[in-house]
Formats: sequence, structure tokens, C-alpha cells
Amino acid sequence: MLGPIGSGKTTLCQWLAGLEREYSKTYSVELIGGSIDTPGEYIENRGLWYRLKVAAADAEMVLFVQDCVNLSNHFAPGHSAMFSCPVVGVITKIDLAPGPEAIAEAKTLLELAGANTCFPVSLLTGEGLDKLKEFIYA
Ligand SMILES: Nc1nc2c(ncn2[C@@H]2O[C@H](COP(=O)(O)OP(=O)(O)OP(=O)(O)O)[C@@H](O)[C@H]2O)c(=O)[nH]1
Ligand SMILES: [Mg+2]
Repeated sequence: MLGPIGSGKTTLCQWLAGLEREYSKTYSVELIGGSIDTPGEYIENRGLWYRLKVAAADAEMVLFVQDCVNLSNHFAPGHSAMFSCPVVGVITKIDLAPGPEAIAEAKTLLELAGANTCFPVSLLTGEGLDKLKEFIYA
């Protein structure tokens, strides 16, 4: 899981592992169920990108997580090229989206980063998670 601070990485890990959703700030790389969670600081600070590469060394898939409320762009164009496994985009907080254009903008950011398949989800209501899980575990 990789994405800006507060984008929903830990909450998504908790959903995927069937755990209670409980806010917990991520300070280091952590294993939650079958997911590798990373701190948002690792993408927001270029100097720490190498840590993401190390964290993803044994991953089968990388999820770029972007929420559609805070649309500040921390991904580089073609960011996915840094990883040797498939990269998928997850657009979170669709329950808070001010309108469909916010979701479309988040999708554009993820596509520019190289995540060509994107899943809009709400980690509050669970909307969209079935499709994402189907894709991940196929
Ligand atoms: N309404 C709503 N809240 C969400 C959603 N996803 C995450 N949140 C909330 O956003 C906050 C931050 O979520 P986290 O999962 O901790 O974010 P993170 O990406 O792990 O953040 P860092 O550990 O700081 O990098 C929490 O209070 C979550 O409950 C969503 O889809 N909808
Ligand atoms: Mg976290």
C-alpha cells in the first residue's frame, strides 16, 4: 500500500484482513494480514522513495492509494515503473467526494502515475470493495 498521508492505506489493509477499522497512524512499514502497509511520508518525501522499493520487493501487487478529497499530487508521472509487479489504483473516500469530477481527477492522477486500472471505494461504507477484492485475489 502506497499513497499520501491519510489517504486510507491502513484502513484498506484492515478491510482486506477482515479486521475492525481502527485509526492508527503508520510510522514504519507494517504487515497487516497479507498487506504491506507503508507510511504516507514515504511517498510524500522523495528521499524516502527507495524505502517503498524495498518494501515492495516481495509484493505481488502494488496499490497506489489516492483519496478524492485531498487531491495534492505526490506521485510522479510513470511512478509505477519503479516496481516490478503490477500496479493498481485505489480511489478512496468516494463517500466524501464533492462531485464526480473529484473522483475523475483522482483517477487521472493515478493513471498518470501508471496505475491503469483504478477502483473507486469508500472505506466507510465498503462501497466498491467487492470489485477490488475480486481483482486482487483473482
Ligand atoms: N469517510 C471516509 N473516511 C476514510 C476513508 N478512508 C479512510 N478514511 C479515514 O481517513 C483517515 C486516515 O486513514 P488511514 O487509513 O489512517 O490513512 P493512511 O493512508 O494509513 O495514513 P498514514 O498512515 O498517515 O500514511 C482515518 O480516519 C480513516 O477512517 C473513506 O473511504 N471514507
Ligand atoms: Mg497508515
